[in-house]
Amino acid sequence: MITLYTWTTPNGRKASIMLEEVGLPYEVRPVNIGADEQFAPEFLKVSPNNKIPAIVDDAPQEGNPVSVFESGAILQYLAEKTGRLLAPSGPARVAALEWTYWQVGGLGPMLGQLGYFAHRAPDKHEPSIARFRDEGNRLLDVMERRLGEAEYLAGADYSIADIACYAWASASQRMLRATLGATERPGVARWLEAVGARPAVQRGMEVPKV
Ligand SMILES: N[C@@H](CCC(=O)N[C@@H](CS)C(=O)NCC(=O)O)C(=O)O
Repeated sequence: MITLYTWTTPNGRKASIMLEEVGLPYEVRPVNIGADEQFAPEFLKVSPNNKIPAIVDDAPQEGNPVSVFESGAILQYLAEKTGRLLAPSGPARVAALEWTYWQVGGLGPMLGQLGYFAHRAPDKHEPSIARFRDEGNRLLDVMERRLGEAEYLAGADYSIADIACYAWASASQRMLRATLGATERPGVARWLEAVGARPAVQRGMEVPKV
C-alpha cells in the first residue's frame, strides 16, 4: 500500500493523478499547509523539505519501505515501479524527463510565485508580479510551441510530463488567468482538454477530499 501525503494544490495533484493513472491502491493523508501541518516532526521524516507531496511505499520492489519527496521524483518512482507512463529508454524517455524537469524547475515555481505575489501577498509589489507574470507567460509560450508540434509533451504518447504540467497549466486558465492575461494558446487548449478528459486525471484532481 502507498500512503500519499498531499493537499489541495497543483503540486499535490501531480501525485494523486499519477496514482489514479497507474491504479495502485493508496491511502491519503491530508497535510493542511494552511495550518502549518507540513512542519510536524512526523511529516519531516517523510518530506525533509517540509512540502507536499510525498509518498511512502510499504511494498517496494526491493528492501524496506521507501519514502519519496519532490513531485518529479514521485512521478518517476511510480512510473518505474509500474512500467507505465515513462518509456524505459530512448528519445521518448529523454523527452518525458526533459519536460518533467522543465515543469518542476520552471512552470510550477514561476506560477506558484505569481500566485503568491498577485493573490496572497499582503502588499502588492508590482515588479514582483510583473516578473513572475512575464516568466509564466514565456513558459506557457514554450509549452504552446511544443504542443503545436507534438500531441503530448514527450511526443506521441501521454506520459509523466503531461501529469507534471496539467494541474499548473490548468491553474493558468482559472485562478491565474486574469493576472496572466487571456493569450490564445490553441495547442495548450487542445492538450488541456485531452488530458482533462481522462477519468484518472479527473479523480486525481479531487484528492484530497477535505
Ligand atoms: N518542488 C516541490 C514543490 C512542492 C511545493 O511547493 N509544495 C507546496 C504546496 S503546492 C507546499 O508544500 N508548501 C508548503 C510550504 O511552503 O510551507 C515539488 O515539486 O514537490
